[in-house]
Amino acid sequence: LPLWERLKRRIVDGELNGLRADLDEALSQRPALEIVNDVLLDGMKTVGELFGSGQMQLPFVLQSAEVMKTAVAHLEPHMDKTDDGGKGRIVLATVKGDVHDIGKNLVDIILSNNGYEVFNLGIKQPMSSILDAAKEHRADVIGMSGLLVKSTVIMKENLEELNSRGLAGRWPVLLGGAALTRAYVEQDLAGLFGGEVRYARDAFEGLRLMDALMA
Ligand code: B1M
Repeated sequence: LPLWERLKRRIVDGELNGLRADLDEALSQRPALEIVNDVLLDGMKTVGELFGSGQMQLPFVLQSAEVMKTAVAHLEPHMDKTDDGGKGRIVLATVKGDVHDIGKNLVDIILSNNGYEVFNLGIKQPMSSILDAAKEHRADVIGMSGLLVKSTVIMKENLEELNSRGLAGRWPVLLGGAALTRAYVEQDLAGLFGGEVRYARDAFEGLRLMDALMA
């Protein structure tokens, strides 16, 4: 198989053997971020489709996720970075009940490499922990990720909690994850939330929104 097809296959098949050599070859031809976006994410998309249609079982999805993580970790040192970490601070978490973190961690990498200080709390984070961290780290923005349909409801509840605690105006909230839609966030959630809530389709939109919020 040609290199790009082979790399994608490694994600889909959850195959670690030979991954690093292929990534090094890829790095000699294209920037690290492009490899993630155009090749590896395409592989994860296929995994999602196969799993969704019952053609792939969960343990294999997990293997693919591990290969994806290894690949991103291998590429990360090759990504462009700005030295300045002082553009702003964001607390980032996958919401309660949700273990998906590949997208959140990509957002972390993109924001960290572009001048933001990111406090990445990990997965399955209840709102109370997110709030504690936002206070402790004097965050400028709260970022929540979630991929399950259930997580879109949790996000709504989290915003309602900010409302009821009188904290809605304190932090703008950035939301992302495959189960969200722009309309749900910008119409439904924005309509009920007393503060500012924004939707990021991908990590780059997350960066653009952070830049806009911190301007
Ligand atoms: Co799960 N899973 N999974 N899974 N999984 C999905 C989400 C699913 C759509 C698959 C499917 O059915 N086709 C489906 C959800 C269905 C639904 O809710 N309607 C699903 C399911 C059902 C489940 C389980 C319930 C399965 C089970 O146990 N029976 C279970 C849930 C466990 C739980 O959370 N409690 C489960 C478990 C897993 C694994 C552990 C095996 C693994 C996750 C490993 C890990 O993350 N460490 C996994 C995976 C890998 C997937 C799919 C295949 C791929 C997700 C992924 O990493 N994509 C996924 C299918 C899909 O999404 N289509 C699926 C790549 C990643 C880069 O994309 O996270 O969307 P994403 O991030 C993007 C943007 O969304 C955005 O930027 C990123 C890229 O630029 N973004 C943000 C994300 N967060 C952001 C935050 C921001 C800004 C942008 O600011 C704050």
